[in-house]
Amino acid sequence: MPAARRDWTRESLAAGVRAGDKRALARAISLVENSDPLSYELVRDIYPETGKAYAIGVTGPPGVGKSSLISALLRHLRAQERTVGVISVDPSSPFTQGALLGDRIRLSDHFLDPGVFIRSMGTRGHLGGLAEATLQALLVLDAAGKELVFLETVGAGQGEVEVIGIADTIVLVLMPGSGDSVQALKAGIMEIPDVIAVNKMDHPAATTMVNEVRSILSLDRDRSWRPPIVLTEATRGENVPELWEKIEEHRAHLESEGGLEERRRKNLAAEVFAVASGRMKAHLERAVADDPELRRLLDEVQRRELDPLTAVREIMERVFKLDDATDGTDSR
Ligand SMILES: Nc1nc2c(ncn2[C@@H]2O[C@H](COP(=O)(O)OP(=O)(O)OP(=O)(O)O)[C@@H](O)[C@H]2O)c(=O)[nH]1
Ligand SMILES: [Mg+2]
Repeated sequence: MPAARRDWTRESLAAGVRAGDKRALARAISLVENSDPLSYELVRDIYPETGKAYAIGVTGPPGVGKSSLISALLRHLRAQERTVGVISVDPSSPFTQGALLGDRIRLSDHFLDPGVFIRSMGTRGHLGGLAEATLQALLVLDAAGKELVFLETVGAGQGEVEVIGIADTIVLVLMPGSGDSVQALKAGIMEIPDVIAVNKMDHPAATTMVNEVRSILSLDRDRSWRPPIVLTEATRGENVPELWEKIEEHRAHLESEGGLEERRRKNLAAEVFAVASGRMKAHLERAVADDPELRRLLDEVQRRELDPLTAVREIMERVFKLDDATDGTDSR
């Protein structure tokens, strides 16, 4: 495939991304997925032009209809001629080729539409983890001029919400039978999303699920934004315009109170710190593994010849050249 293998330079790739060229976008996201140094350079080049796209995170347990809902939303949005990008993030890749295939089928109506770019993304060897890869991919689609970008991730634990934590609006999709997620919401394990879709409303237990979710949300009265719950049927497009309306209302709510800037500031700061901490940790683990002297320290701790915090102090000095970091007083 000579076209697919075409050699992109930093300049041609950035130009292709800016022009919204599908091959350039596909290439750029593959580079992001593989932590290729060229992807870092690309994002550095395009970053000043980003911040225009509105990012919508779509999360929820397996099989609730996230991809079907996104596909239905795409139909609605394309009728309004809005340009859209979709990144389906699959944390369990490479073991779920099936899910990726499912996404392709669900979203296949839109593959030929020049106003839409859709991509499933795993993390084959991505050094910085899914959250970092997702952010980079979002920035690429943002620079390509997509007005709206959907980030789909499966799961409903905190980990998955972190993957799409960069999103401006987070939609949680549930269906009758998503009891575990409702429990996670109730126990505060999962952060309250901005909009909740209870999909598969054709199922008889759908209204019961809505009532359960509503009673949990009613416990939390202090929010300036009360997450709306929308019953949907993705396969028939039922209530999909209503779901979109709620997403737009959340956006308007954020924008009216200066909350969008605030949220983005927080999201980006969290992202930068998360990536930096991830790298520090990887660096530390490598250093300890490669340095017999450091491993000796750990043995001494085990033999009770050295106390744990003294070992920490020595490790910090040796690996990060930090003095006095053991008590945490200098780390704010
Ligand atoms: N009855 C019914 N089936 C639906 C509805 N929405 C989606 N489905 C079906 O549910 C199955 C899963 O849909 P997907 O859209 O792939 O769900 P998903 O949440 O993206 O799945 P993963 O990405 O694999 O977690 C498919 O067979 C859909 O046809 C709905 O509203 N009603
Ligand atoms: Mg899906």
